[in-house]
Amino acid sequence: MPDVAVFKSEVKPDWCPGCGDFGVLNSLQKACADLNLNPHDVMVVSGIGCSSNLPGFFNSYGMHTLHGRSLPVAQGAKFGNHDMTVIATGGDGDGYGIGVGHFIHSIRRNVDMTYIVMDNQIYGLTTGQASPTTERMTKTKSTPTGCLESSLSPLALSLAGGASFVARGFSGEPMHLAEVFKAAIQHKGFAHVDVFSPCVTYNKTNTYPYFKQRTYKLEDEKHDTKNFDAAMKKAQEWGDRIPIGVLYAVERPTYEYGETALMDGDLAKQPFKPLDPSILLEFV
Ligand SMILES: Cc1ncc(C[n+]2csc(CCOP(=O)(O)OP(=O)(O)O)c2C)c(N)n1
Ligand code: SF4
Ligand SMILES: [Mg+2]
Repeated sequence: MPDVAVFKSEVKPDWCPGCGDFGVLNSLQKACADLNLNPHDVMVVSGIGCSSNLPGFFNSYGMHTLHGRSLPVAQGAKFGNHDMTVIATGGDGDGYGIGVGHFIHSIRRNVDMTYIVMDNQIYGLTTGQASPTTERMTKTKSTPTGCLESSLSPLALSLAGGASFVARGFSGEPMHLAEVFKAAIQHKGFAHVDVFSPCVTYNKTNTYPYFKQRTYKLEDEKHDTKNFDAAMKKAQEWGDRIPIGVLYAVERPTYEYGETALMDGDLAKQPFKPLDPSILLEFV
C-alpha cells in the first residue's frame, strides 16, 4: 500500500494555523493511500480560494483553474482518461456561489468523479465576506449589520438535482472524513462531499466547538443510504443536531459510458478521427 507520505507535496500549506483545510488535506491523502492509489493515478482540480489551493499541497496531477470553474475542467480530465481518479476541490463560495451552475449540471451529468467542498461558510481568501452558506443575520465584512439572505443547504440542493452520492464530513473528525472520502472515490458517478472546514480567522460563529457539539454520525443511527426521503430529511436537519456521513448513495448511469464520442474509450487514447459531417446533416 502506498504510504500517505507519497501524496505530500514539497510545497507546504500556507493556510492559517488551525485552518480546517489541513484536516481535509490529511484525510484525502489517507483515503488515497488506503485505496492503494498512486500519485500518477490521481488528478486534483480546484477553483480559487484558500481551500482551492489544496492541489498545490497534494502530490498528484493537479490544476488550479478559475473561480467556480473546477468542475468543467475536472470532467474534461475524466473524459480524457477514464482510468484517472479525478477529484475536484474548492470552497463554498467557489462551488455554491459563482460555480453553482456548473455544480447543478455536473450532478445531472453524473460523471464518475468526486467533488469535495471545504465549507467554512465564508469567503476566506478575500478576508471574510458572506458566502451562500453563511447563516442568516451573521455579521461579516460584506454584511456588517447581518446577512439578510437565508443560507443554502448544499446537500438538499444536490439531492434535489438528482445526485447519486451525497455526503458530509467534518475536518475535526479526520478518521471519519477519510472513510467518507474513500466511499466517495469508490462510488461510480458524481460524488458530492460537503465538509465543515472551519475558517479560524474570519468565521467566529461556525467554529470547531460549534460543530463538535452538534455533529453526529449517520452510521450510528442505522440511516438507510438508499432512501431518498430519509436523505432529504437528514440534509435539512440543522440546529442542535447536524448529521455527518453518507446521506445518499445509489447507482445511476454515468455520462462517460453513454456519450458517443467516448464509446471507443478515453479521448486521450483514441486515434485522431476527423468528424464525418454527414452525421450532422441527418438532423437538418
Ligand atoms: C471571477 C472572480 N471573481 C471573484 C474573485 C475573487 N475571489 C477569490 S476567492 C473568492 C471567494 C473564496 O471563497 P471560498 O470559495 O469559500 O473559498 P475559501 O477561501 O473560503 O476557502 C473570491 C470572491 C475571483 N478570483 N475571480
Ligand atoms: S483565512 Fe480562513 S480559510 Fe483561509 S487559510 Fe485562514 S483559516 Fe483557512
Ligand atoms: Mg469558504
